[in-house]
Order: sequence, then structure tokens, then C-alpha cells
Amino acid sequence: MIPQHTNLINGEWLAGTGYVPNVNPSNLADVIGEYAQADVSQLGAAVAAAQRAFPAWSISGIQARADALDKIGNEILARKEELGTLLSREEGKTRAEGIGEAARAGNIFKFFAGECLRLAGETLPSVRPGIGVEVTREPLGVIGVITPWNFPLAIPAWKIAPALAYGNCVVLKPADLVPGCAWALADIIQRSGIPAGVFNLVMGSGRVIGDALVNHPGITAVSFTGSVGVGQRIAAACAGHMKKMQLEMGGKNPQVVLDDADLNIAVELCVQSAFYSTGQRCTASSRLIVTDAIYPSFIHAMQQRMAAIQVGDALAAGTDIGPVSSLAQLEQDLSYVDIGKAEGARLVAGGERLLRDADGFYMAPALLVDSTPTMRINREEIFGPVASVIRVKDYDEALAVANDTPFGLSAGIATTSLKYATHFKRHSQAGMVMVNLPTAGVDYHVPFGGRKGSSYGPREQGRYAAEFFTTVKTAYTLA
Ligand code: UN1
Repeated sequence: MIPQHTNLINGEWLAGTGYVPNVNPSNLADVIGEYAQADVSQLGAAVAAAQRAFPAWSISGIQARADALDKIGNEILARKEELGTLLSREEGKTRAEGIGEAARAGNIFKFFAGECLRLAGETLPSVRPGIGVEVTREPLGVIGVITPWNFPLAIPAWKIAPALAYGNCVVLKPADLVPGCAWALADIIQRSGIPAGVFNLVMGSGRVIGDALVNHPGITAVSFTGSVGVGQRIAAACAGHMKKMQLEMGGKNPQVVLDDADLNIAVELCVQSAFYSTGQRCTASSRLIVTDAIYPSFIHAMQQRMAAIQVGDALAAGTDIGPVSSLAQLEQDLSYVDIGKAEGARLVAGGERLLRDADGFYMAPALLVDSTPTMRINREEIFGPVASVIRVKDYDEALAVANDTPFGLSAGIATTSLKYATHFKRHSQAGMVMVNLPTAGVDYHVPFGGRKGSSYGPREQGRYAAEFFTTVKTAYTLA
């Protein structure tokens, strides 16, 4: 019997118009469960429930909110192995990465449990004598949360936790490829004791449920992570309704390697940034920008290091890189390898589909060298285990190439020079800069987000999350 999972609307688990199977990308014969598909009227019921729950929840005591979030965080942490295994089974990142992500999600809830108690305001004197001014933050209302398939626990956590902490209600629409983690999270949130309607889970396709959510007049604000194309559609819809929005989209993150870099550190962080989590991170590095003198030894060392990478079942011990998440994604990744070759780049490692005992979407990580900044492989987000190397003469050219992109999420530099590291931190046009560290893999208590085409709206995570999930009120009192 394949287990069936339903939507959470107004505190009740409800079937929808049908079920879709959740298939393991490491083994297509393994069906994790069937997940209910909501229709638009159920989405409407979820939003209405959240609207009804909002007045009481928004003025509920901060202790009750902190206790609920702490309880959610504790349960996630206590079950991190089981939840991490589910994550790696449905998404395809390795079990170690899945458990790490589950722990991150638990810690995010615990961080925002504390933030419930730390939401401070300001008091100032007025320019008019005898008047006092208070600046406070209030919740927004009902937040529509739309999450991607590549971080099925951490990204829902880092949107839901601050939304609830600051007194908002939530309707979550997870990516249809990974409903398992979203359902498990909804179950934990539901049992934390928060009132019915404060949190709702509505599963279904982006075109139907996502669109209806964004356009629903009861939704005050939308927090989205996903592709640039969908982000642009959401932005247009939100602007039409004058809704607040927070969009985290693509990346084409540069990783600079300078002549003075420690070669071992440089290779390790490039392999991690480009290929771990199967390259399926908006923070992944897909443009390796390498200066002349170190270029030949860097390519050689990358080829040797990549030969040792084990691609296999995400749940198997010893696997470094699991499968690509879906057939459509695999086809896109493989097609970019062909595009790169046709543009004149040289494939020196991987780039082909791999067969394993079980039928799955396996791909050998690809390294394309002698690429140039204008090639499509260096301008478009691929979102898979495909990296290209650009040769530059010096640091100045490296910085210019790093910034020559429509994106601006994360940027890294491998160098032993304090001068270049300091200059790069100051002049990189990215929201996050890494020195001798991978471009991907961020902390949960500090701001996350980018510039240009990567992000729109206030930052996520840490106490900066309050910028998006609250609205400011300025009150004047005659003393
Ligand atoms: C990370 O690199 O640790 O969708 C997080 C993504 C990002 C999250 C990356 N929003 O890949």
C-alpha cells in the first residue's frame, strides 16, 4: 500500500481532486507516497481560514509563539535523521546533506523562537516639543509561501518560521516535485499547538495553485524562491495587486581562483560549490574564473579530483553526489553540455548520463574549459552539475568577469592575498561574498539574498527577515 497524504486546511487534513506519486530520483521504481492535489476552491478555503485566524494570532502572546516555534524546532532536530533520509530519498541530495538540511531547518525554527521575544521598536522625541514618537513593527497578514524543490525543508522553514514568529498566518504551496518534506513539516507544525488556520498546506501545480495563491486578494504578501521566469510572473502579479513580495531566484555565481591561491583549497571549494547537492543550488558556482599562471595546474587537479567523485544512490553510504532531481532537469543539464561544446568550450570531465543498478537520473559532473564570458553556459543558470572555466590574465580581469552577469547572489574568491580578498569583498556585485569558502552553504542566522536578477525585495533569514515579514508603524503622542 502506498501511503496517501492530504492537504492541511483550517487545521483539518483534506483530500483534494486526486493524488500524484512522489518518485525517488535515485530509483524510479521507489514511490515514496501519493500526495493530494488541491483545487482552487480549497486554496480559497485555506486563505479564508488564515484570514480568520490572523486577528487573534497577530496579537497572541509572544511567549506562546516562541513556545510553538521552539517545539517545532526541537521535533525537527530530534527527527533529523529520519527527515533527512526522506529529503534525500525524494530530492536526491546525499543522506549526509539531507540530515544537515533537516538540522538547519530545526535550528531556523529555534532561532525565530528567540526572535519572537526580540522584536524591538524605537522611541524618539518629536521635532515638535511635548510630543513623543514610537516606531513599532506589526505583522502583515496572510503570507503566501511558494518554495522550490532543491531545499525542501530549509527554504520552507526559513520563510514559515519568521512569518509565524512576527504574527502572520501562512499558506504554503511547496514544489510539486518534493511534497514529502513539506507534508512532514506541516504535520509537525500542526501538532505544535498553533491555532487552526494559522498555518495551511496546499499542494498542487504552480500554474494552478501557485497562480491562484499569488492573485488571491486575501494574500497580503508573497515570499517565493524559484526560477527567474516564475519570479518575473509573480512580480508582475504582485505589482498589479500592490502586494509586498520577496523573490529569491537564480544565480550564475562566479568562483575566482587567483595565482596565489592554495591549490588544494581552491579545487576542494570549486568541487563543492559546483557539484555538491548535484549543483542544484542557486548559490552553486558554475563559472570558475582562473588566472593564467595557475590555470593548467588547476584544470589538471580538478580532473583528478573529479575522477574520485562517487555518483550514486543518494541514500547509499559513500555517495558524494546523488542523481539530478528529474528527467526534465537532467535533459536540460545534458543539453547545456552540448551547447557549451558547440560554442567552442572543451569538455574535459564528465558530462554524460550514468547508468546505475537502479533506474535513476544520474549524471557525471561536467567540466568545460577554455570558455568565454559571453557563451550561454556562462550567462544562463543551468542548475545542475555543470561548471565552466574562464581563463583571465589577472585579478582585475577576474573581478570584471565575475561581475559581468545579470545575476548577483553569491561570489567567491580563492586567494592567499589579503589585498585581493579585501578588494573583492568590497567590489563584488553580489549579496554574499565568500573568501576561501564555497559559494554555497550559508549560515541560518545572517541575511541571505542577492542583487540584480537574483533577488527582489528584502533579505531573508536572521533578524533582517523582519524587514519583509513586518510593516512599520509610526505613532505620535502628545505628552
Ligand atoms: C545554501 O547554499 O546553503 O535555492 C542555501 C537555493 C538557495 C539556498 C541555498 N535559496 O539554492
